[in-house]
Amino acid sequence: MERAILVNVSVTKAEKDEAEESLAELAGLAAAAGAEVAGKITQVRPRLNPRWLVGEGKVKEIADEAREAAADMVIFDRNLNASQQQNLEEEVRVKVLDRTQLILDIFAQRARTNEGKLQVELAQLVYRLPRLRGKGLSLTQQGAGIGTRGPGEKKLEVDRRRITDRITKLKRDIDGLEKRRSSQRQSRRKSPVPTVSLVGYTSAGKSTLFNRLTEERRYTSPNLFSTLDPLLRRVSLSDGAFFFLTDTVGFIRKLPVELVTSFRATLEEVGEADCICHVVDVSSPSCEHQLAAVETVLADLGIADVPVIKILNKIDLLPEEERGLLLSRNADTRSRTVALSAKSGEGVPDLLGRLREVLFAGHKVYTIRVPKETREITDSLARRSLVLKRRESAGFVEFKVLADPAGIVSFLPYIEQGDVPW
Ligand SMILES: Nc1nc2c(ncn2[C@@H]2O[C@H](COP(=O)(O)OP(=O)(O)OP(=O)(O)O)[C@@H](O)[C@H]2O)c(=O)[nH]1
Ligand SMILES: [Mg+2]
Repeated sequence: MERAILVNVSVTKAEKDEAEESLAELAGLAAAAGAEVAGKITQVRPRLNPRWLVGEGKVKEIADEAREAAADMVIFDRNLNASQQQNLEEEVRVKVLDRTQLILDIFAQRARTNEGKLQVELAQLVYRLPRLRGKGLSLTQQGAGIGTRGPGEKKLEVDRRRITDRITKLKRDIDGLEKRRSSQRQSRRKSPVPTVSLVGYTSAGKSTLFNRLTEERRYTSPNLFSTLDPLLRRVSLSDGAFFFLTDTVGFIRKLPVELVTSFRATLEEVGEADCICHVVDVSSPSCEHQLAAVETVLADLGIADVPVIKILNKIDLLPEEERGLLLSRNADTRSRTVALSAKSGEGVPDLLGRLREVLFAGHKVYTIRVPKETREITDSLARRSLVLKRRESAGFVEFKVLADPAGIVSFLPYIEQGDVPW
């Protein structure tokens, strides 16, 4: 296991206030990348030193600590440019990385699907291109392991020109895949089945909740960024209504802009959902910051008009009293906030009730009876309503549907009056 020294440099008051949380999170990222934390160093400065970010004395301290702790690398909690990285490596004599490189490395290790791999490679190349001139340790063969992994690695040996070509090709390939996904999305949009997207900070519990709602077995783990690939599944409500649910990649503060760009298409799908479930880990001391970071990314993506349900997850980890208080608030069905535990299932029925409200407000259940052999009618019915049940009887087909009254006026002649037993 590689050993890492973590360094946080704060300038503004806000940065200073967040330094500890941010460093704890960097430790989580280091662990997710497969490193062991061998030490943490912080410095508050009135401004950044352009050569090393930190001051000269601090560089020596980092070098000493790296030697004493037998560290393999130093990871900075803020981004370094090429020459800073090189200057630092000259002084500390081990590989130096920044937060973005660490995150890109995790993504490179985790990407499974073809599209995910292309997106990560693109993000890595875009990040590395402007840094190619400063050939520090981490960019040459001497550097191995974290920060050097990923599909883009071998290609760094070749010149800038070929990297630019590769970036162009990657963009084209990703575009092609995105077009295909977009047309699938189009046809889904024509269907009356609504879509719900789970979004949230990394490790908030999105996949755990996804699994609970869909009875899937997606990979979940205490590690940050366990999910990179979106997945879509059907979820049924107790009255037979149903919707599609998607699980998405987690967010993080200081999310590398290279990744936002590469994963933009994936995230844009979120904007086309009928409802967004924003999963928040209420047991985390950084809960507020995480919530704000996710809201910032959503706003950056221009997602503003999709209804959001805020999910206060992991209430099982809260003290009994606090848990009870949050759960009691679930009784207010007009509220767009639901407390639950994806792990124990407590509060999950409240979420389903809330989704029923948001997705199918104003919808009603109808029984529609059409003569057999009238395909156009049944096809058009399926495009305008959620077919809950279907049965045949003497020359007729009966459908139990959930529909917006305005959407099915053309079926008026076929609607059965009164309570039809099913
Ligand atoms: N105690 C408790 N743990 C939970 C709950 N929900 C999720 N977890 C744990 O939190 C960790 C992260 O859960 P995931 O479902 O992988 O989180 P995620 O949001 O999908 O994370 P990424 O895919 O990495 O963005 C796992 O160890 C889960 O077991 C909960 O309600 N209670
Ligand atoms: Mg996940």
